[in-house]
Amino acid sequence: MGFAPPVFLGLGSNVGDREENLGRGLRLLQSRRFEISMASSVYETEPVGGPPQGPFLNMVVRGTTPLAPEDLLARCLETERDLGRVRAERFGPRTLDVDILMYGDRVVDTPDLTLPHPHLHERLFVLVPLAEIAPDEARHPLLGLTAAEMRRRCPDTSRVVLHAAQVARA
Ligand code: GSY
Repeated sequence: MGFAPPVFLGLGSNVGDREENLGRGLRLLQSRRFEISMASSVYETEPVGGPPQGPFLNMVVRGTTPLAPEDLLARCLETERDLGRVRAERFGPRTLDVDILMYGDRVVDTPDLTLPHPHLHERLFVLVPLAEIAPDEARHPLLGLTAAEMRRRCPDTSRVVLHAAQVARA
């Protein structure tokens, strides 16, 4: 086994039992060869973009996987589907959204996958939980900024409020 780089995933839910959706999503990802080493607190966040919709719960997890980025993406989409997500409306409400934020320092730009996530540095609902668990470790390979630096510089002013504090690290 070679070196497995740290992978950061962002999870969000704004339909149904949002906490339950996040929990089920984490368990399914673990069963799909994504080994979680750290989980952020859960934040309630104002929807960014899309039609008027209810508030999200968002969190970020750090983990490792033997899967290549494209295979991990397929597992993330399966997990969304298992939670009953139908991509009916682009940017609309969702039971679960799982985004690959960073896969070590890998840079990928294909029709299906862009790494780092193209909006990572613009979204407070991602940067607050990311900076909570990896302020200095998570460094954007194109911008050269750490999560803490991206958070400080982020012009997003949307509401991000602590919902459930993380008490134990995996
Ligand atoms: O990109 C993930 C889906 N999404 C979210 C989200 O997870 N949280 C908030 N606050 N706004 C969002 N807009 C979209 S699209």
